[in-house]
Amino acid sequence: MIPRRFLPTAIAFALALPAYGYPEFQQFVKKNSGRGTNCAMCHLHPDGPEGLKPGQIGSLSTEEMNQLNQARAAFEPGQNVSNPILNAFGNSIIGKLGKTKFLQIRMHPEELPAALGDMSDLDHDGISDAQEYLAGTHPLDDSSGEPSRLLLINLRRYAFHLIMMVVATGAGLYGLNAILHWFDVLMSAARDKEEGNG
Ligand SMILES: [Ca+2]
Repeated sequence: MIPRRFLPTAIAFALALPAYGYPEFQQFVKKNSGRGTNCAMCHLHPDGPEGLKPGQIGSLSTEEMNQLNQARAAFEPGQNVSNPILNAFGNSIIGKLGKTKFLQIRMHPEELPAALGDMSDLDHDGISDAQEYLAGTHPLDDSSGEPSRLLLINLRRYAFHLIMMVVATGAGLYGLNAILHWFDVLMSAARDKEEGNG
């Protein structure tokens, strides 16, 4: 018999037992993108939720276990989910879809991008979370993205700076030319005067 004071922890632990990552998503991403990916796309720890390391279930405090169970009970969509074993992308998926829909989609991981939509871009690199999932790049790392897309996005983002740089360089060159020209005119005027005097 478990002493009464340990009951909440024991219940929380028992509820936490069927805790597996969902490798279907990872397998789909690998196949679809050709990029190797690990559990860290959605979980805090790259090895997934099982274990004793930071971000894994075995390392959670009682309070975090309660958070975990609350997050697991977020069946309806549109909730603010804060699961201590998930990263911001993992939490945003459960928050947006709800656990029920998420578990349905698990059998069709190719449907996740459509379910997420293209509105969310958690790392603000210009590529939506859903597109990063498809491309096997990290939705929380703004230096991780399809290289050609990142380049285009950055060119667009920094277009103003690039134009200003060209203008400034041009103006600098023009300014220098103008000064040299002015100096030239001055010198030849002085020469003419000297010749006139001589
Ligand atoms: Ca992004």
